[in-house]
Amino acid sequence: MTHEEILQGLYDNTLVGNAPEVKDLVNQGLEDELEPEKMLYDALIPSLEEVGARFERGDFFVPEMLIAARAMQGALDILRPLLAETGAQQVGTYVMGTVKGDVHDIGKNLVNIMLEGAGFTVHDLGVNVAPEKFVEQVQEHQPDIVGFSAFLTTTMPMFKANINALEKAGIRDDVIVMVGGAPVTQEYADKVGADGYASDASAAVRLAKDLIQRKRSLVSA
Ligand code: B1M
Repeated sequence: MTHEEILQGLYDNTLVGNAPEVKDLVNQGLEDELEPEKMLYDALIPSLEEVGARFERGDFFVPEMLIAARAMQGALDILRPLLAETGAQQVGTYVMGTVKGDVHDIGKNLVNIMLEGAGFTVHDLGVNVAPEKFVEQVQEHQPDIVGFSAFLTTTMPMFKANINALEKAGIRDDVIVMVGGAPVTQEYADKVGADGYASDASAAVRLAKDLIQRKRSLVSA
């Protein structure tokens, strides 16, 4: 099989949720020295975007989204150690979760993988995380950054609720707040008072490092 055929196979089989075939193709890609990032960004993510487009058009329903997501997760299980493998030095601590009311986690997990690869210690709180839980975990781990992911327009307002909860607990200024997720924009992040917004996992890592550096230089100035 050529690299192009493997990528096309990954795209097609993720689209129809054929998890065993997706796993086989990922393994075959690795055997043939196809880069993990290429499989992710040129096949798996575009395929999920097409799943979303079909869902919006009414051609796909929740079960189709679910099996496509499972196929993607199977691929990520194999790719995770390879994507995270950089030997980077410890750069900071991150508490991350998908906000209350939202169960999407593939994008969040991908950000976590990249953060770990860049040298962050990540405490992943999972999905459907209530504001009180974020507060409790920030108090416990005292991270440099807390990250809120939201993938639905209806759950984005939880960013503000989470920030309000941090304020109420008196710890808002102790931690950098980052937000992200498919429907989120810089404008929305500014509106709710977040310190940073990133559109994808690589941008999230760059921004996280940048925000930490800025905060540390302010403290030492
Ligand atoms: Co849902 N879903 N879903 N879904 N789903 C979307 C998000 C949707 C856009 C589909 C569509 O209509 N086109 C739509 C939201 C519309 C909106 O509000 N704007 C939608 C809907 C409507 C729903 C339900 C309401 C459907 C229903 O029940 N009627 C329901 C809600 C359930 C709930 O949460 N309460 C629902 C359910 C599901 C499944 C459970 C079936 C499944 C999720 C499985 C899982 O995650 N374990 C699912 C899926 C798979 C999708 C799509 C198809 C794919 C999402 C995905 O994984 N993308 C999605 C369509 C789409 O996104 N085009 C859709 C790939 C991922 C790598 O990208 O998530 O954007 P993304 O993550 C990126 C960035 O956003 C960023 O980096 C990531 C990596 O590059 N990022 C951050 C993420 N978090 C960040 C945090 C940061 C910084 C960057 O800092 C803290």
